[in-house]
Amino acid sequence: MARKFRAQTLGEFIVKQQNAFSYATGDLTRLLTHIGIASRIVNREVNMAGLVDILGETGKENIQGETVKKLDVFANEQFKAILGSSIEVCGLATEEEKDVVSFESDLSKQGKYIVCMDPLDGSSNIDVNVSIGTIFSIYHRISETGNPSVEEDFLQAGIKQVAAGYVLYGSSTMLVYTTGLGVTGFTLDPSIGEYFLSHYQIITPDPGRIYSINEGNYINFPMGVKKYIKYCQEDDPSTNRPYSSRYIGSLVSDFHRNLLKGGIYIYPETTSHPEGKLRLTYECNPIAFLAEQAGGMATDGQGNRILEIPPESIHQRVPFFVGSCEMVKQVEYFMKNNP
Ligand code: AHM
Ligand code: MG
Repeated sequence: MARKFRAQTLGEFIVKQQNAFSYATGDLTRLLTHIGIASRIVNREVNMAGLVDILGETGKENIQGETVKKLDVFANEQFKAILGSSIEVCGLATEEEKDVVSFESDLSKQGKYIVCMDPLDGSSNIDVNVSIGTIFSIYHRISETGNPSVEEDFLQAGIKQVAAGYVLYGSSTMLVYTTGLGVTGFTLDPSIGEYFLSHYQIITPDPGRIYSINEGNYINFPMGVKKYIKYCQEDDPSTNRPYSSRYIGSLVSDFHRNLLKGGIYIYPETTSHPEGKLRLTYECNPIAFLAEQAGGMATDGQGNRILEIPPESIHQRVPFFVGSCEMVKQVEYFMKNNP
């Protein structure tokens, strides 16, 4: 449940949080500010998507003869440009790039942080005006400053995250983030282009009564998930069942709704995605960090905490079970007892 506070901008809030740490240098503050700026540029393009011819395939040309970019490519380039010209970040791993991007300028090489991100998640929803999002995750680099970042910097377990968050481009645009001091949400006032504090110290209701999963894949789900879905649908007023089924198909939007209302999001292993569909480093870890900070939990359905799984590659996939603790524990129970 979120409480409303007096008008406070994202910038003011970040600086206030920084002041809580006497050793803070301001680098993280600047980095979060840069993410906020890039997100507002992406937001502008997302909002204009129906007006300008930006939804075409990469490689097409618009009437000015400029190359038309898909929104996810545009978002990737925007974040890369802003983070690459900042002095806090030495490298970036994104869903759009096969390899990690190491920023080569002398200033970037001094950067203490690396960022993993999905610049525009929910790509199947982009062309149909349904909410999409940006997901980001920030770590201290392991490699020595002054050098280019290396792949190991990006293969740290989620528990090492310094900060994580998402931007939801929805009926309003929100930026939600954590630095390990709870989860805070900001809503963009589009008339002045500023994020304002709107959701302070978000705690997710537990148990919730929403389950979110692509039931079209039902016959390919593990038996434990099938049993859990039936459990969700059973009539039992003492446990508020049946639960409601809600699935947008955009992780950020599905998670955000469940975070505020209480619920569970599941993307299990399926026949077409035997490792799960979602990526550990830039989708699951940041969302898991936020979930835990809001009092929820996130596992792989086999009893393993997402944040403790050591990544082996930047695009590694993992089954993802995230939401209110009681609900995640319940589906874990079904998974364990229906191997
Ligand atoms: P994407 O990164 O290619 O957009 O895929 C990730 C998305 C998530 O946002 C969403 O939860 C999931 O894929 C939906 O998958 P499906 O269409 O298989 O239900
Ligand atoms: Mg994605």
